[in-house]
Amino acid sequence: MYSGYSNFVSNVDTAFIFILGVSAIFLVGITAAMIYFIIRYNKKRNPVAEEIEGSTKLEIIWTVIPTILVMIMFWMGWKAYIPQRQIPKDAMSVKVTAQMWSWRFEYDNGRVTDTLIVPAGKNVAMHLNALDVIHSLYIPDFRIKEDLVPNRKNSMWFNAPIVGTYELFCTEYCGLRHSYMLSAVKVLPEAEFNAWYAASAQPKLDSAAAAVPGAAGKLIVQGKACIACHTADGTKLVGPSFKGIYGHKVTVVTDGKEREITVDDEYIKQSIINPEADVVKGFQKGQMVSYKGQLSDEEIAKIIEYIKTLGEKE
Ligand code: HEC
Ligand SMILES: [Cu+2]
Repeated sequence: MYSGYSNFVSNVDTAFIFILGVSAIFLVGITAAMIYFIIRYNKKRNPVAEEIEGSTKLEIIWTVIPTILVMIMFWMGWKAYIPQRQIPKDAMSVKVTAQMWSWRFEYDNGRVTDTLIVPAGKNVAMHLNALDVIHSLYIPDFRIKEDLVPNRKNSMWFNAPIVGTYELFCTEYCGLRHSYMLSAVKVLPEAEFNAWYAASAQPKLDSAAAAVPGAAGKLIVQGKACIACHTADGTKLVGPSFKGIYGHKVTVVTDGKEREITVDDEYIKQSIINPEADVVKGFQKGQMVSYKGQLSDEEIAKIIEYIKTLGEKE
């Protein structure tokens, strides 16, 4: 309670403690009254039951007091909620993209991460987007949570004054590997953040690493979170492994009919742009979303080159 990990903690916790306190008082009070009545009005002590006509005074009391209490709860909740809706103009902005099953945080300078990294004591606004289904971004220590809905622009913001690492996760059950959407917020001292931010905007390969065939494609496959569903080692996840598929025959379902095809450049490209067209037998249609417009032809070519390097099936 009152950890001060974000600017919203004190208002949210005050509302929470108030509601908890009122509930506790009522729990004890009602239980005590019940026990008292059981003893006081049992058959031995009170053999003849009396009819009671009602009491206007009592009814007014038990209507007015709870109404006041509930209005106070509403007021406290409102006071905690409204500032969360009002994103300050000077806030630094981060684009958050959720998809089954990963987070992507994109900064104004093009830097992309899977962990949210922010400067301490600065206003940070997050613009939320989901590519497939509804996800929800939750940072419990900051007392903030907001849904990411496909085709809808939601936003949230916070100011985290205390340097540290905090949990961040998806709190909307979004399928098989929902639990993998566990990440973190790293709050850095401002100078450290600035240094990180200024460092190369994209992970770049040095020339030696870039010379390894497929290295660039591997980075894309990691960066676009294909690896949430596809492995390079033959393990089946949500989708087939990339290992050894190139040049081999695969049975796909096209318009409800099975056919056998050989995996080549064109097929891989189609699988990425239009995954619904040929669905690999044994896998579900609709799991993989189209990456049309998200990957350039050049990037797709690099992915193909990478898949080619993954060799033979054992
Ligand atoms: C949410 C899970 C998921 C993600 C993320 C995903 N895929 Fe897929 N992918 C699948 C599934 C399921 C299939 C099999 C069904 C089908 O063909 O549509 C598949 C099929 C494929 C195939 C055909 C494989 C074969 O053995 O014939 C390729 C190639 C492919 N995906 C590439 C990619 C690339 C590249 C990315 C990232 C840009 C990606 N996928 C992201 C789930 C996913
Ligand atoms: Cu999710």
